[in-house]
Amino acid sequence: MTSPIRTERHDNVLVVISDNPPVNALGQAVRAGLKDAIEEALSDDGIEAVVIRCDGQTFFAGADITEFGKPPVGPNLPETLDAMEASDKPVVAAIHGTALGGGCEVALACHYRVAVPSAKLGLPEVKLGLIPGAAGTQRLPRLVGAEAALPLVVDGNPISAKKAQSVGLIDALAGEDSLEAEAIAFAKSRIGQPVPRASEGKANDDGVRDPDLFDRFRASQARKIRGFDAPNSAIEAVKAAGELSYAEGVKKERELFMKLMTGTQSAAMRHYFFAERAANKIDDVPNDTPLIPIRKIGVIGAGTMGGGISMNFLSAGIPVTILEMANDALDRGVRTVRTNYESTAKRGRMTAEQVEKAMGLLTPTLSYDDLADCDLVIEAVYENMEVKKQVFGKLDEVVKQGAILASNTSYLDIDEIATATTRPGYVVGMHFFSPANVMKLLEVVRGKETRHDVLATVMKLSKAIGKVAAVSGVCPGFIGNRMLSKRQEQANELIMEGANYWDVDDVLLDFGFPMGPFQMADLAGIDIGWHRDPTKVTTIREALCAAERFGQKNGKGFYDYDEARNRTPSDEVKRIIADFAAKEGKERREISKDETRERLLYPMVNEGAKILEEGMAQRASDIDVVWINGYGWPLYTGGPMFWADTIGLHTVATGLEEYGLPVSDRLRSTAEGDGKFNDKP
Ligand code: 3H9
Repeated sequence: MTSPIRTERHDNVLVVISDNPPVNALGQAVRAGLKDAIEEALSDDGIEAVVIRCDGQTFFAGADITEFGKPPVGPNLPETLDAMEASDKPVVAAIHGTALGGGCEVALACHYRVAVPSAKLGLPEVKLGLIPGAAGTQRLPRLVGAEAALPLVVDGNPISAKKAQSVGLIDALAGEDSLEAEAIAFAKSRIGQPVPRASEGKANDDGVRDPDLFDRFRASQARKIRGFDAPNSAIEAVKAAGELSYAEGVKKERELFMKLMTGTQSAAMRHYFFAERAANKIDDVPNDTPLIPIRKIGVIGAGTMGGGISMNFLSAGIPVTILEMANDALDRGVRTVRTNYESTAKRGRMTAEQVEKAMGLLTPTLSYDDLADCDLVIEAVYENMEVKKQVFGKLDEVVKQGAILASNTSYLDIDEIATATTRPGYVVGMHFFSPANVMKLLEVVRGKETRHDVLATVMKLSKAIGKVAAVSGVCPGFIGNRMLSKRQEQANELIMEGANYWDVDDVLLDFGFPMGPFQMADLAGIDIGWHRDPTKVTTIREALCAAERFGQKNGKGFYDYDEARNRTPSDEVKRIIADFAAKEGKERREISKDETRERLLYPMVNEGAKILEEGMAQRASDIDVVWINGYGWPLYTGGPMFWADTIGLHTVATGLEEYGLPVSDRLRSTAEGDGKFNDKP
């Protein structure tokens, strides 16, 4: 087998080149090749400096994640990097693309780093439930200080080459087209000088001068890192760099790394990494399916949803024509889009110029004729089949042939909507989640006639606007809301049987959801869809509305809210629920937290199994992607199907039986065969 590493001599400089598509992951062959190349350089008197660079789209994007969990084959990355750093001939990293994780650690082990301005550097291991494991947590703080190192290691977000230069992570910037030549020149200029080694850098002065730095940083991240193990280990490792010798610090890093690597959180997050990428692929739609060019979008409805949907495309530089029925609604919609952009700008995440550029791409209209030349029209009107059909009938008349007609419906039958057109092959569901400009998930609903090029185009487009897409077949509520309804059924049933509604919320909060169903109801508004007749009370929600408990908007819903929106359980609501239960003859009892959690979550897993059985999801991991990105299922458990695999499908099936709840054929047969929904839990 040919090595992915080759070397080229440029006078007295050895250029070491990796060619390991797609992302130059540091698999065994790459590590071995790098180690050999360094030995070649050291043993050759004609070589006085080394440059390491990569072919293809990027510098090393990290360790090869597919090797994790398999028996290790040497050389490992730490020893490869130690050999590199130990060289007394200068070694220069020439960086383009993304130097991530182990790739950034390669750069840190080099004596110098030269990068093109478009390059990004980062240590995203926390996103895989890990911390850097090749001395990144020890070399980085010694090079740039603890304060600059902490966000890189703990948030895992990459930084630009310019920012990297400002903190001392990059020594020089090179032209986009002259990286190799400039890196060679840089290396030559350092020949004969003592090499700077990050591992020999002074302990992080700032962390020593200001020991509270770490606690302050941890407190500032508390909300974001709740429930995750890796960020705390990352803080501990960076702190250790200031307190321990380099060798001891590396030992500490290894201990923390190994503990995370063998834990369930990292397994879950690695599962998610591949799940997200798999979800973008549709089994029977070939990769090379020709795409429909999307140059202009139409959005019908300028309400919260339509406005949010539009912003995705405007922010990506794609013009949007937004349609409403009346001028005031249209003006209001456009104003809201502007206000949203302006508040993003106020938070420093956009410039005033970018706001104007995005707004300049938005064309408001009251006329369907203005949608004629759109390549994709997304309907976001009232959830009513007749209304949707009217809209699609109209679109079919005015919009050019070959354009995609999408509905943002969250539960209606896409196939029925498509019958209102003469081109059902071009009809597809694009279910955005509110707020549509923020939430990552896009449920792409595939009708029975939806064409391959339509699907391929929508999947590609979703990536371009920063969404994570997953495909669902046509069924009520699709993947996400269909499973949610099972959880909601149980939540309602539990409070009738005697569970406190705040305990139901807290159980989900403890599990890692950002909020529970009753908090959610208060946030969304209890009166959504209310008939507004306080004398007609047939549900708990109607009883709350009759008592003018509309949710957070008027300071009382299921909970009472203070000025700061802190929630307190309400005696009035407790009474309303007890009265309802009595009316229905429900016997009330104390319900444990375990029962509450299991009754909320197991039926969701069961519904997920039915969704798989019916072919409504292509794979179990797509369901995980939907729930993590659209409904706040905690990432560190890997999503409902992976979580079920982790706790055991037998446990789920017997639990459901014990509670007298249905068990689907797929769940039963997979459990009985000792199988798992996901192949590699
Ligand atoms: C680490 O480094 C630990 C060390 O500290 C310690 C070691 C001791 N390995 O995302 P894309 C595949 S942990 C294996 O669609 P993009 C990916 O699955 C690692 N495979 O492209 C996909 O395959 P497929 C720290 C990988 O252009 C294909 O490459 N590093 C890896 O949108 C294309 O990927 C990270 O966490 C990998 N490391 O984005 C970086 N990376 O075509 C993870 C990618 O079969 N990677 N693949 O679906 C990324 O963030 C993005 O892939 C990147 C490119 C930004 C590089």
